[in-house]
Order: sequence, then structure tokens, then C-alpha cells
Amino acid sequence: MLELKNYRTQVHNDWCPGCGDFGIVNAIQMTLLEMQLEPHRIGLFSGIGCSGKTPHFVNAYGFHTLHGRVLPIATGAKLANPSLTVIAVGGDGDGLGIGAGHFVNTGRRNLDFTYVLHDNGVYGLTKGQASPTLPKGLKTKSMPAPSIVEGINPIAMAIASGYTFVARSYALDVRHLKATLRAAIEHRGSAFVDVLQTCPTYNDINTKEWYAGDDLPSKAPRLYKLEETGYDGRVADPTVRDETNSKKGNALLKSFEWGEKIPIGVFFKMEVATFEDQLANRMPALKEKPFVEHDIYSRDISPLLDELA
Ligand SMILES: Cc1ncc(C[n+]2csc(CCOP(=O)(O)OP(=O)(O)O)c2C)c(N)n1
Ligand code: SF4
Ligand SMILES: [Mg+2]
Repeated sequence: MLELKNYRTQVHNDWCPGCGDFGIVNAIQMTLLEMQLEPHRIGLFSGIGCSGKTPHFVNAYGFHTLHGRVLPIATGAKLANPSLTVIAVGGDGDGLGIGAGHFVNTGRRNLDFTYVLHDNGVYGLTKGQASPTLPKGLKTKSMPAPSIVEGINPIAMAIASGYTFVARSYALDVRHLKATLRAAIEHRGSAFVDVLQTCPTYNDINTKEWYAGDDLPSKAPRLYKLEETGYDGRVADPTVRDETNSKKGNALLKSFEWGEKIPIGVFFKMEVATFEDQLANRMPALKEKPFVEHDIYSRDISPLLDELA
């Protein structure tokens, strides 16, 4: 029986006190524990940013990659060894700024993996510039003037790109985040989880108090759970185009709800063939065994060279 300590490392953590990233790393460890996934069967990859340090603190395979490049690396790992549980993590700048092209094209593939976006509205590591998710007109304490560009809606972008599981959670609601991560990991296909993350050092707008609704006359929390409202984003039969389209449309509409009320939970879910399954159908050698088990060094490639000569 694996215990929480099996998912922890001894690496010193230098995130700022109160950073929402602590909630995310705790939720990841608790999800892996709940699922009893063995650390050597997990690949956890990150981009660059404060969020990029996450794999340092989780005992699993994986690494801290390059800014905006976590998704190609996670894709390579999953294709080489489909038996791995692959989780990619990264910041909103990492995934929706420099890595936006990879975000879109990875969604189109429907690889069986999970992508966790640390959505804090700022470039935390580089001292708080506006990230692509910061709405137009807002000015955090780290900015000299309000943003004059529109913010990206990550949920809408994920749905438009083809992710087949699209959800949102909150870094400071570890119970909800754990349940959402588990559902994302269990989903067969590309799962995207937009995690609203507080950055107390640079983002003084989307704070813990703001999410709790302290500034509202009602004092009611901004975040509410989709699953408690009767909303159902699951496509029962993906072969029925009208159903798929209407579920995507509902999810898009919901994703633009942002203000006094902000939905969290599963916006969209659909089970269709994964990229790996389709690839294995096309390449018989992969059906037999994964890339990682092929002896590529002693393989005789002379028939292939003769064919190309
Ligand atoms: C190619 C490249 N460009 C720019 C940088 C500088 N840089 C490092 S982290 C970062 C942004 C981090 O913001 P985000 O991805 O939102 O992560 P956070 O720190 O907020 O978790 C930038 C621009 C870099 N490391 N590499
Ligand atoms: S700068 Fe923000 S995101 Fe980075 S560790 Fe500090 S609080 Fe967290
Ligand atoms: Mg960020």
C-alpha cells in the first residue's frame, strides 16, 4: 500500500508563502495516492515558470522541460511508452503564450494524457507581467498600467482545439481539485484542467478573498460547482454529431461566465479513439509492443535502405 510519503521528494520548495501552487502539488500527490499509481509508472513533465517546479516535489519520472514545450515532450513520452500515466503541468504563460500552438495541436490529437494549467493571470517567475489569461483592462500590482489586450478563455480554447475532457478547478479547494484530477487521469483521451491559482505576490486582483466573494455585496463565493446545478457536459454518443455540437456549444457558453459567478467542474467530456490507438492500428509493430520495448539499435534496417535506394 503506497503512502503519501511515497509521492514526496526532499527537494527544498521556494514558492512564496501562500502560493496556490502548494494546493496543486498537494492535490496531485493526493490523487496519485488515491489511485495507488506507482511512482515509476508516472511521467510528470513541466514547462518553465513557478509552476514548472512542480515535478521537483513529486516522486515520479519526468522532468522540467523548456518554456512552452511541455506538451511535445509529454507527447513523446506517452507515444514511446503508452503504459505510463502522463501528466503535463505548466503556467498560463507557458501554455497559452509561447506554447499556444502546442496547446492547440496537442488537443487535436487526443493523446491519452492530462494537462494541468496553473492559471494565475501573471508570469509569476519573471516578476508578474500580465499572462494571456489576464482580462483586458486589469492592472495587477506588478503592472505599470492596465492590460490593453484581451485575455484568452482557456476552457473555450481547449474545446475548440479538440480536448475530449475539459474541466476547471481551484488550487485552494484541494478536495475538488483532487476529484477533478482523478477524473482527468481516468479519462481515456486528452484531458485539460484549468486550475485557478492564486499568486499572492503579484496578482492582487484574483486573490483568495476575491474568489471567496468578500468584495461582493452578497459576500457569496464566486466559485460554484457545475455538477451541483444539473449541468451535464458528457456526450453520451459521440457518433451523434448534433449531440456533440450542442454539448460543445453549452460548454463554450458556460466558459464565458466570469464575474460574480464562476463555474468550476467538468465542462465537456467525450470518449473517442485516442491517438495511440489509431497509431497502433496503422503500425503493426506498435500493436505488438510499444516503442520503448523495441530494440532499435540492433534492428536490421537494410531492407528499408534497399527499398529507398
Ligand atoms: C524561451 C523562453 N522565453 C522566455 C523565458 C522567460 N520566462 C521564464 S518563465 C516565463 C513566464 C512564466 O509565466 P507562466 O508560464 O504563467 O508561469 P508561472 O510562473 O506564472 O507559474 C518566462 C517568460 C524563458 N525561460 N524561455
Ligand atoms: S510569484 Fe506567485 S506563482 Fe510564483 S511562487 Fe510566488 S506566489 Fe507563487
Ligand atoms: Mg502564470
